[in-house]
Amino acid sequence: MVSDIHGHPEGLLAALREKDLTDQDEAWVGGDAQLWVLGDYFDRGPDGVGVVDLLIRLAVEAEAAGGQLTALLGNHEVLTLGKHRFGAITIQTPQGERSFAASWARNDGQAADQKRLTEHHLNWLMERPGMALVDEHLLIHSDVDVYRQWGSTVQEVNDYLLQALHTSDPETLWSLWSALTKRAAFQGLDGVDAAQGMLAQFGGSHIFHGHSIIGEDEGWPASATKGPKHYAEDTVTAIDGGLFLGGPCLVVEF
Ligand SMILES: [Mn+2]
Repeated sequence: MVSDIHGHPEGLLAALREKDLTDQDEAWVGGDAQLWVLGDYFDRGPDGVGVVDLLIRLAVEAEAAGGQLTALLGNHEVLTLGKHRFGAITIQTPQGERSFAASWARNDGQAADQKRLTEHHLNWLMERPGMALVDEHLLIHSDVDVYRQWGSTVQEVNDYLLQALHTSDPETLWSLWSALTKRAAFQGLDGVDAAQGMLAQFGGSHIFHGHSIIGEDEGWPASATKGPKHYAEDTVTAIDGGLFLGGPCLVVEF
């Protein structure tokens, strides 16, 4: 699994090549391997659309080879949709008036990505699942437990997200963006309980997430990160190495 590509398709390709999942022609050579991508394809780096195009192509090639590539929803996919659909429309939030356009600009949204979005990209974005349970592994983008409010099973959460991502109501999409942008629910004194609550509700014995850059949490530069971070009494693993900050694009095996 891999996460938080943030507009750097070349970084993802280099990491996949190192694991023999793609070759020097950028083609899938992973055979029947399963690759899970934990969200955040857009913003901060220049080529979010390039990341999505790459994921769509590799998913087709992987499937043809008997493998699988599944890309989950990150908060930046919600932001990309929100900016496209609602732009500078004023949204009333518990924190006051907000707009996707302002948030998008503050989060290093890339004008070139908005310009290049096609119906095909938009439909793909709206179909992203938010969670997956793979054997005993619960996969999510953000280290938050708000997922528990969206359904009592993985399927219910993904059904809710499918609906919410198609909404014509800016406040509904904003609440999704806002919820998935929070972080650190599995850290600190209540972190283990929060992780156990997620696992009790959705199943599995271990959570994997992206979204929170390991080096930022640990107080070291992203480039100093060498591998994923296991924490919360070893029930949670963070895998975002901070690619856009010069950190590694971690490809983590179960
Ligand atoms: Mn994120």
